[in-house]
Amino acid sequence: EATDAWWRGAAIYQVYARSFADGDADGTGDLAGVRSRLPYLAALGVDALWFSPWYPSPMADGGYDVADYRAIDPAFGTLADAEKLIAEARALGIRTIVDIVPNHVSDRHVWFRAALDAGPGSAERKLFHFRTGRGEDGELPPNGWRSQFGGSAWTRLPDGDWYLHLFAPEQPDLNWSHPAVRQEHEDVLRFWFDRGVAGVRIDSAAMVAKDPDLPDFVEGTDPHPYIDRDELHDIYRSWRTVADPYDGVLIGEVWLPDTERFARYLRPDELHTAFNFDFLACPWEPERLRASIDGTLAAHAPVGAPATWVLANHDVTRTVTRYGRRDTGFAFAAKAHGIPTDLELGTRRARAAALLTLALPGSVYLFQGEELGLPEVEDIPAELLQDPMYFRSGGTDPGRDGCRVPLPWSGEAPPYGFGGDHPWLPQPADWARYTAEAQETDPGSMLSLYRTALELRRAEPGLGEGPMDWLDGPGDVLAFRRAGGFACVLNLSADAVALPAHRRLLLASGPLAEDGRLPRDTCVWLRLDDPA
Ligand code: TEU
Repeated sequence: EATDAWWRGAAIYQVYARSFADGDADGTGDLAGVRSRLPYLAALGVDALWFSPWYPSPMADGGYDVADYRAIDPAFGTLADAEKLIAEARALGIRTIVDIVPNHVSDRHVWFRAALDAGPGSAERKLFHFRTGRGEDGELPPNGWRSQFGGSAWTRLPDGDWYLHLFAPEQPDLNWSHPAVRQEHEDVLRFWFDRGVAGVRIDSAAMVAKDPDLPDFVEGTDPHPYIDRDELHDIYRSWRTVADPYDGVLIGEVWLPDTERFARYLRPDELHTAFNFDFLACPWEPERLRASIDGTLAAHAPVGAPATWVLANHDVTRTVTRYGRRDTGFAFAAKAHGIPTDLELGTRRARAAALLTLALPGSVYLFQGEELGLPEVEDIPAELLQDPMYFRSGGTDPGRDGCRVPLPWSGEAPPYGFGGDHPWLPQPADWARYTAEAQETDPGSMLSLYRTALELRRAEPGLGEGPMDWLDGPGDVLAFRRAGGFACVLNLSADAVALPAHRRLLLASGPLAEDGRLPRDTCVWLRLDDPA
């Protein structure tokens, strides 16, 4: 792999198309909307767009229930629109990454329809995990596995068979021991690489393989019956041989707490890169952040893969809200609403976190709206919520809709230029200050910070992949140096601190104190040994 490959230090922007921009004004975002906003994305300065699933889907899980991997959902547009979008983005220097969901399909996928029709014991059912139940009449699920969204991971059909779904019942799990499942996915990868995509994000990548005996899960069992199984590595090695002729990038959603197990997916003949979700659960505390950075870099070093940094995605609480929760140790990645939140504090910390992550070695993922500093929307009326996590938890978990609210582009009131009068989720009445239009001309806005930081990051030879050295030992200030005299300093102490002498200020996440000291929760980019 070329050491200067584009993705090794890229800034990648996640588009959740449903909520990005609505070109046909029907309330749902679409590809026409994205195409109309390509100049915005180019001005933002991102290297690639990762699209959450844009395929035909009944939207039982916001598109992560895919009915056909070779087409575009009619609500989003057509395959021709996608091809135009890929080409237009590329002309602006922006690559496209698609989302592949190998663990499951929609219950409307042709394979699952056929399996339902063909009945118990059929060859069609072998593509999934169908089983008879336990108990006298098979009335108990085959095992005690739980769905990630709550409740049993099994649903029973009228014909008596049960089928496995680690997510919603509308998302039956595929049987990856079946050669046709492997063949189909490799064909789908080629289908999208042939259409010019630069990479693939692999959904729930560590959950795809199952113990064929489907044993009950006993705490502490190794190997786990459905997480991080050895069979996965053979599957992804095979994908790598599909991707390599296209220079395609494989990006794993590998959610594993054990960093050494995580790094196994990044061996040279497996995935190129994988999301590092550590910051989503890391409190805003100096020792924890330092340990997280050191641990991440140490895990990646032996396999030679660059690290990645993630502050947000479509599954977690918006960054400014998460960092604004004084009472929670700032560790909130799980969804919870109604926790006292200080948005001013959260925004200050989110701005500092943005400069921190953009200065660390490796690539960075941004979730749409993060660059606008959007807060979590916590007051969506219950009858409008769509996330299965909300329903399957019996309403105890508010779900993930609060970070998926349609973006505000312009104007003073909903729909804020999103398109159409009735966005699929309602936007707050006080979002006029968050519109791209309002922020574009404000040098102190979150959008201006991201634009400036991304521009500097591109121009700065020491940023992206490469070495970093701490400038000091443990303490409340995180300061490190990159090549070319670049330094990043984040003050996590309660008091303002002095900055190094002989340096030039390149960018600050917030105002410095009058005496030039660095206030708390503020991050700066500096050029050392350059007093100018
Ligand atoms: O998420 C996989 C995953 O690990 C989830 O269980 C995650 O922990 C959960 O959303 C709580 O944050 C991926 C997608 O990112 C998610 O949107 C999908 O719902 C899920 O897969 C099923 O496809």
